[in-house]
Amino acid sequence: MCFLLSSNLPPAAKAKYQEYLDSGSTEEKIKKLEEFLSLVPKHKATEKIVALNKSRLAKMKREQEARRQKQKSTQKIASPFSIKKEGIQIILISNFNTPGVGKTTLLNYLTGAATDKIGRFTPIPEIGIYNYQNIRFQIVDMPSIMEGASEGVGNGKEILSQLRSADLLCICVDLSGNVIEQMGLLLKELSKADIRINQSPPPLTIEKTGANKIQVLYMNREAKFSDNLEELSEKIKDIVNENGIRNGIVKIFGEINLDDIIDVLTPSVVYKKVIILGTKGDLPHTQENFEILEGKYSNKFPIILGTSFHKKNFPKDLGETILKFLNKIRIYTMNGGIVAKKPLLMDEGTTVKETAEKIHRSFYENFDHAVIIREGVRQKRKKVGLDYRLKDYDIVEIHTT
Ligand SMILES: Nc1nc2c(ncn2[C@@H]2O[C@H](COP(=O)(O)OP(=O)(O)O)[C@@H](O)[C@H]2O)c(=O)[nH]1
Ligand SMILES: [Mg+2]
Repeated sequence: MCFLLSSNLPPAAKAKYQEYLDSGSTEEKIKKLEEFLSLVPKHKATEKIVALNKSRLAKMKREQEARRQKQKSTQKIASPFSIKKEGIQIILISNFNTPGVGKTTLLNYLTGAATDKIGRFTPIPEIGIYNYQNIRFQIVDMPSIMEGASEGVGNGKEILSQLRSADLLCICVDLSGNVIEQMGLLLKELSKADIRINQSPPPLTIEKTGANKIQVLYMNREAKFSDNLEELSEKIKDIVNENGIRNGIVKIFGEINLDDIIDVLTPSVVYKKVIILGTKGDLPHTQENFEILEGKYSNKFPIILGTSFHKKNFPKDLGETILKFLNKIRIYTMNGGIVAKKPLLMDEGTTVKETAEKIHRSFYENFDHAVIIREGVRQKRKKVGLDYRLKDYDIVEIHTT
């Protein structure tokens, strides 16, 4: 690789690159290339090498993911780690090196499930339903995560693959232990599994087209954040090209960096909301450790809870906190004057149209108007159209033609 010779990379990085070139399987190649990238210092002179190799990595991961999907669809036996989702799925995770964090105690407290499994090794997931305001939260008590999980250690692949489809991950940390160590391993394994935490997908799309070139379009004012858009476009084209896409349109809607382009090209990247729940707050030094946890992680984790089951110290409004954190609002449908007990959960900012579609397509197709009942406003009852934006606790009656 001539670019390696011409650049002044540290010897360790060069050696790792050679290992990458020499490795056989895709798994091995991915591992070596990731290690190589971690050894390359990040600055202007290495930007291109980093970007090109990240693209390569993304491409290999894409191929790996495609094989995995194919394997999955031909697999006959159901894995005990494969969990059918019901309602809002919350998966409890913890670090294997700190056993007995209190995950099963938490599951039991919220749902009543697995009473006989508290204080015992739980090698496969335990599940229960936590009911809050007629909303069902499926709590999954997952076996703890080992070092190397992302490479398959301790059923790591099966576990991480479940985490990818959860609505919320809850990292359980024993406040009487070393909280930084517990967090460190979990964050490392999640990151290696391409699970991005509490961040939004980058504001860009990449579509393949018929035209024989790659176009980069800056779609709005926010997208024109750099003074050198031309240089940026060239770098983006290189990366997209390196990923085997010869013709396509890259649309940019806000400030982005080159890693964002690679993330969008990597199908294994998922974006997850994650909270931290500290346990055993009744034991010595747990207040100090809770403060350490907050000090180090509150930037990335808006929700860090401290609890004690032995002292019955637990937030009463957990369901509420979770709905807010997931940006969900409750919409109650009304039919013939009767309001449903169980709300529809919609995303904040949802419209009457989206809600009608969610109930049934025919409500949208034959829509005439809707009546909204909103508490606490002067004009409580209101006739509205499809574009009307709904709020938490709105009651909606849809009238069809
Ligand atoms: N001191 C204290 N111990 C707890 C608390 N919650 C759970 N434990 C204990 O921690 C041990 C392990 O709990 P368990 O829920 O099985 O942990 P898991 O391995 O993470 O599922 C049990 O003996 C629990 O009684 C707590 O709030 N305070
Ligand atoms: Mg357990």
